[in-house]
Amino acid sequence: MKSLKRILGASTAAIIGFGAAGAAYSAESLDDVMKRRGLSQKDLLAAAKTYTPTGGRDEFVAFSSGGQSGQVIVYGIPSMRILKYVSAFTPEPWQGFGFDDESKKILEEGSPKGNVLTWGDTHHPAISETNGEYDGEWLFINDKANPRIAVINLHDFETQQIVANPVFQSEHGGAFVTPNTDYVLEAAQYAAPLGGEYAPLSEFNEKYRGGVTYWKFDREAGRIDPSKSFTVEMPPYSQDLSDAGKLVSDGWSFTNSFCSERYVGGIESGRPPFEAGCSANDTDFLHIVNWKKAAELIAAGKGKEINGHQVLTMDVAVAEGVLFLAPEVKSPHGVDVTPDGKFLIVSGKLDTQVTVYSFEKLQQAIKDKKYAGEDPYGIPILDLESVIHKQIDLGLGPLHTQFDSTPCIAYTSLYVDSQVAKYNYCEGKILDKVSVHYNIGHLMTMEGDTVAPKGKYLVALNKLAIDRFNPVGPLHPQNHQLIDIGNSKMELLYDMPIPLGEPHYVVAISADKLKPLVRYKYGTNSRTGKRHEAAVRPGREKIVRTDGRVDIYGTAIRSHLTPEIVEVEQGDVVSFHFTNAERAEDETHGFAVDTYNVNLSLEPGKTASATFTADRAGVFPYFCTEFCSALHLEMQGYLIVRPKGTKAGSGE
Ligand code: K7E
Ligand code: RUQ
Ligand code: CUA
Repeated sequence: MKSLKRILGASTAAIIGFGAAGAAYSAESLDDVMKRRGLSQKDLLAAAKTYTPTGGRDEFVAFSSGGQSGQVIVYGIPSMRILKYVSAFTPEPWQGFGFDDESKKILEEGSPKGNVLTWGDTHHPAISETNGEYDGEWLFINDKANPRIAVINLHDFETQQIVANPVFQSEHGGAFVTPNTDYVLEAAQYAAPLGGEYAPLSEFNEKYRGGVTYWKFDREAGRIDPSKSFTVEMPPYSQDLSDAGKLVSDGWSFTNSFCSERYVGGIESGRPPFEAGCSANDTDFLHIVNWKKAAELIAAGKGKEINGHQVLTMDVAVAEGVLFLAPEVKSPHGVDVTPDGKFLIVSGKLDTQVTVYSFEKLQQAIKDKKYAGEDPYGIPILDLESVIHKQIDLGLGPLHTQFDSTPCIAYTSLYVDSQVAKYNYCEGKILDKVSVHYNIGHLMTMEGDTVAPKGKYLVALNKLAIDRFNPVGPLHPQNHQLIDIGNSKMELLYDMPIPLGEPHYVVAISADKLKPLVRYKYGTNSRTGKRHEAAVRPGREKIVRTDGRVDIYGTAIRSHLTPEIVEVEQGDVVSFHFTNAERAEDETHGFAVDTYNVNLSLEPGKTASATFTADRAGVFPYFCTEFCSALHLEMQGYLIVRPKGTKAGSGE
């Protein structure tokens, strides 16, 4: 510690000496700054571990859920600097998401018919994997509020697809990918009749169902293919978090559940509330699925079609040996498969211990039919004693688990204790604990859910910030805390306020695995990655009129929007298609039309469209919304809307 201070102190003095040409008149020494800001040696060390000088880059890039904002937050580690928000489910004007025709189409296609949803609750991001390692190509995230999955292209960080679940009314346990991203998992949560049918609550046990949807990802197309996706039907037990097996356990998936009681609350019935009714039993169920076999059965025509979607019913799944249950300590939350795929760690919110299941033992018990019985739907329940490797007493409220680069080392969040526990799950030994502020939910280590975690840092995702930041009113930011795990003792380094919703889960990838575009190929529709039909080159701009419709094919380049005048008749449907003709890095233009709720973001090479009905007559300036050059303010034009029935006159 002493030597660090001496080194920093000495070099600071040296720099000041040279920089000010020998006249270090107003410069403060390191000691002065420490005194003035009340910093300790420990603070200095933490600062040195996270501070990133101007122009510096981060070693890892994190993708965080944006919770109720329906977005994804991108930040760097260890600097914890926010780099971007990616709109997944919620309109965001700066990116033009939900404003350009191309993204409106995504929101529309990803919503129930006739009811375009404009928000989502993002929980679990998942980076695409090749052989169990992050490949930096795609990001998937679920919407807990309306069962959906968004597909984000990591070459331009734009949402390119949203798929709405055709059979669930509620979900939570997504998105999790299989080791080669063949499938993206999405588990149901609150049971309802599959496919959205009506059934009274009195038929809960017979008609209400849960399940897991296996969305087929077509890498070539960069799309989820709903026609090749399927769902394994499950009992109405409130399925929850899931994980896909890896290496030895590849081909299997695991899904927790709570409320094995199948309890439905209600004041009218005079019964206890949901909360109490759902924790009467001592155990809940881990659902164990052989998804490779399920996919084969679906391909062989053993599925049942519900809402145009293939469902493997419980009867078939049980008869074919695809679905098994194992008891879990009640009210479990996370299930996390170890990097070698040999174990899965399940945490029970209401318990103090985590249960480590052995995949080998699960397989053996299935083979030997070591059943403790079956559930009311005839699903075999494996005998707990014969499938567990260890139970480890960690503390109050264990929730989620991540892994280190060192084998057998895991980190589990303790919600009630507000701590992170580090332990050896092979031997069942606790190694260290660190306190966080306050109420940690998920936690994340670098590439910590892959077959090759990178260790180094851990982020604690805390639900409460309480007194950590300057007060900003009753709605507080949440708090991502960066923890150094490079040494045997964990050390808290930094607090980052998250001002955009509850960040449930976050994943971090080595920055060098990401290969984002600098500019688009000329005339790209960014929401498909393909050439935009309406793209034009400078000099080829045109206005095309076909009864009641006006299509403007324009370009944006410093410092002109072409065309500069567009005259239409009141009631015309107007479509502006603009291409940014710039090749220079970061020369983004915007396109807004006053009071018509239009804003496009046009990054270099991108083509985007805005279609609206010019239902109000008048004069509406349009302009670029990014300060792009000294003549930015001159980058404007006029939309002239003639009153209905009047003759053309302004002379475009
Ligand atoms: Cu993964 Cu917050 Cu959706 Cu746990 S959940 S805390
Ligand atoms: S103008 S450079 Cu809007 Cu004051 Cu910004
Ligand atoms: Cu283009 Cu301002």
